[in-house]
Amino acid sequence: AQDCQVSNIQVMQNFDRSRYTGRWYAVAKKDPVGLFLLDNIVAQFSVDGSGKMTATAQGRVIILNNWEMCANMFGTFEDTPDPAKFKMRYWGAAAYLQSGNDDHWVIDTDYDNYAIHYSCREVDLDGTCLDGYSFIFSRHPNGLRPEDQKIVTDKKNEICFLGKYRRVSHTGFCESS
Ligand code: DAO
Repeated sequence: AQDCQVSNIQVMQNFDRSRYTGRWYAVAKKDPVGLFLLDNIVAQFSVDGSGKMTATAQGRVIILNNWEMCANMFGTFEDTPDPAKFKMRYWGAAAYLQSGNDDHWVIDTDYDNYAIHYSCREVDLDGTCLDGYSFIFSRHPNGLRPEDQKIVTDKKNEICFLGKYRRVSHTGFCESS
């Protein structure tokens, strides 16, 4: 059953941040209002010496209306009582890039192939998500394995974002920087 209440969204059980480390390619994205990262989005998660999760990410962005560039982004994650729910503080290598503080929830992952991320920025008065975004990550730049596609589709539906994703292409735009 799925009522689209943000507070009822099920996240990954017993999330293991160390198995989540390494490179993840965004293969699909549900955009928030005022989208930022367009495509060629790759995230690299790490766990530091004190056990805190951090990340770097790259992606193609368009700033100041039509200057296209590759954004280098950084994120630090604050733990919460749920091991799969974090608060992410993020900023860019340059001051004109976006920065903020978002929820960062891991909905599901098998650690080796796919991961479903979720962030609701604004919860509506009825408890549903008014403004949120989600990344579908793959360990493989070319997309999800066929055997993972049904799991991911089911989860997109559970988080009430089914039909709201677009494919994220990887053209090598950020590989030279
Ligand atoms: O692209 O519209 C958007 C919202 C994404 C903002 C977050 C970008 C920075 C992420 C840093 C690390 C982790 C995945």
